Amino acid sequence: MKSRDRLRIAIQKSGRLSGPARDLLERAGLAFRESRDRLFCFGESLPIDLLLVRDDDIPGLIADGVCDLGVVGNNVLEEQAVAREQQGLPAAYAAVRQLGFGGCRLSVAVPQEWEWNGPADLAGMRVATSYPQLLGRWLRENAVDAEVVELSGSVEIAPRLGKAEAICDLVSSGATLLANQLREAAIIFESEAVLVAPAMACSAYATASW
Ligand code: PRT
Ligand code: ZN
Repeated sequence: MKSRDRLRIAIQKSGRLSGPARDLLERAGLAFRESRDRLFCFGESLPIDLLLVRDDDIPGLIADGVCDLGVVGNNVLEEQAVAREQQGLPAAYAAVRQLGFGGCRLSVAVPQEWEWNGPADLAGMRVATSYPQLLGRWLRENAVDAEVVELSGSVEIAPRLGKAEAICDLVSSGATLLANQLREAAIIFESEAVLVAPAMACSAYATASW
């Protein structure tokens, strides 16, 4: 791999994690000069540059060696890690530190009128999600044969549209579920923003004092 003399950090361009990630870097004493396209920011205080991207692209940028560090929700990281594992690819990155913001949970939610007795209730049902790998793993662990319906967004309206009977989506306050007459039935993954690094660099970060 070609070595660079400047470190590159990838963060979300716009969205829930972009503000807190920028604040964190600022508090660490890093200042950046914004470029016109606002995708690449040159580090002015230290040889550390910033790449502003979609959060879903961050694990791949680390895996490919394009960036040295990233800030991303552990939900996105784990979803893509399970996908790599399923394809027989080696782990290319790992979370080196939890960052204390962006807290949420990936939960299965069902119509409010359902009586929920456990994962087996989903047998033969369609479950809509943007996290097919994490949901698939949880269904396998619980030996439940359900159909995973992959949607890229607006998962919460899938039952009303007749696309699925249940959903699996990120929840923080629970207001979205409530507004869609759904209720949280099972938490399948607890998440927050993490600092991600290439797997090979992780032992070095683990021994560093934070
Ligand atoms: O454009 P890009 O791809 O970069 O952004 P995105 O739209 O994929 O991500 P974004 O900005 O919505 O979320 C980024 C990250 O924030 C997620 O990957 C999580 O790690 C974290 N996070 C924390 C959340 C939430 N809380 C959250 N509540 N991400 C999404 N939600 C959504 C959820 O999908 C649902 O629609 O908010 C709704 C539920 O919220 P409540 O409060 O009504 O329960
Ligand atoms: Zn995204």
